[in-house]
Amino acid sequence: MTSIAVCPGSFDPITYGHLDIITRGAKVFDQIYVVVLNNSSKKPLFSVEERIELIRESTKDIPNVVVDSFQGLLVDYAKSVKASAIIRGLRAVSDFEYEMQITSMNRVLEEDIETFFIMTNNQYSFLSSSIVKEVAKYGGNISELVPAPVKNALKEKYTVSE
Ligand code: COD
Repeated sequence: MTSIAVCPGSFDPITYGHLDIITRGAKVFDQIYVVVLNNSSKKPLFSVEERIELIRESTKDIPNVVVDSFQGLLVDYAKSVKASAIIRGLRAVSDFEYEMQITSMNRVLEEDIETFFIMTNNQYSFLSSSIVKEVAKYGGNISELVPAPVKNALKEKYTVSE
């Protein structure tokens, strides 16, 4: 039986932290759907299409990754691609409360889909899309934080130093 997982997020934009989780997940599951969803508490900088393209370019060397987007509930998307698992990343204890809330909500909505947490590599434990945008906005160097296509895309939105 093929093991299918969904790796959901805002990915605004994808960072090396996200990529670390996707890469680790792709070693465990046969197929991973990286899906851009709407987080109603966030106002995105990049359009859904831009985010998808940046994820595609950043994951092009991982053969079992499919990139997609969805308007609606995560569990409905997961069911539509026959996924039995949701992958989420954990950086620090501070992530736990929020992750517990959305995991519990998703379980109420669909109890047959399990959520799995993957601890990020220590070097990315401080990293978030928001912090990258903040550094890029004020011209800081983000080369160690995001893949090259994301750096270039942020350069077009802001001025980024080498
Ligand atoms: N290291 C490791 N993991 C990381 C890092 C890092 N440096 N940065 C982020 N991550 C992880 C996050 O912990 C998360 O697991 C994942 O990467 C994606 O992160 P974000 O910030 O891009 O995405 P979120 O948290 O905004 O995604 C929230 C969803 C869009 C998935 C959520 O709002 C959702 O499911 N929306 C659809 C509607 C729905 O179903 N709602 C009901 C459930 S709340």
